[in-house]
Amino acid sequence: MKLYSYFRSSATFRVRIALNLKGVPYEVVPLHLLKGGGEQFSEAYIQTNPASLIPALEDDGQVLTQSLAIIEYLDERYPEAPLLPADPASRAYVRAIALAIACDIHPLNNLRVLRYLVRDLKLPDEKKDAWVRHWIELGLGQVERLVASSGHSGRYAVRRPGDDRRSGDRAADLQRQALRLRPGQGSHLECDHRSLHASGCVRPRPAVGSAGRRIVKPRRSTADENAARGRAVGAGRPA
Ligand SMILES: N[C@@H](CCC(=O)N[C@@H](CS)C(=O)NCC(=O)O)C(=O)O
Repeated sequence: MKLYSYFRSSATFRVRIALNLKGVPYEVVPLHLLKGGGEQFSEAYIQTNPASLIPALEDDGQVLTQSLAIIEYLDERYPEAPLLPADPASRAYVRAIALAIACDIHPLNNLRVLRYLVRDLKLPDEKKDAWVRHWIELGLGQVERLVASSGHSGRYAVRRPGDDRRSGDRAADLQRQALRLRPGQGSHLECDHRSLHASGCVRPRPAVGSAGRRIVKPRRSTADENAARGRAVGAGRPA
């Protein structure tokens, strides 16, 4: 199984997370979205995904695209450790969160959209940054409210057996996710909101949990991210 990936791509993160939760072995084929105008536009990759977007997953001679479609495929192909809860209302809730991120928030901040704003519509960088910040803050705020009011949440956005944390605490976890990286590391176009924090496009706000606690700064990246990053950066990307 081959996953076409860029280490900072949030859409590819979704698929990597699903593959790792399932414990399915896969090979990363790194593509650099910025280098040389973007390796997603190479003739070779267009043969794989005519949309010139990542992720794409190759399995048994089939190429799958669209992160959520790939994740559903993985869940159906490897039903052990299911990614969706059992009851229909909880499943609809999980899908609503996934769609809010993948269809409402992410497309507005994707690399090609930001490029169009800057190169074609001549938006100055600070306005482009304001655009990114606006849609991410609005979108994540709505997700937080959905999670907090859902009745489905526990330690994470979805309650699991034995998980007794209150939903307000878990909404705070989401906020922490949104504040992962420090600002001030230079400005460049990225599609991943964590990268946008890193580039200063999105300024972290002081975060306060439901009980008025200040939220502890989260780790910058998980072991999986680092592993994926190591593979993507270290394995020699195509020219
Ligand atoms: N809806 C697609 C979005 C895929 C997507 O936009 N991927 C970004 C990386 S996060 C990309 O390839 N961008 C390249 C570009 O904008 O040129 C999915 O969920 O897979």
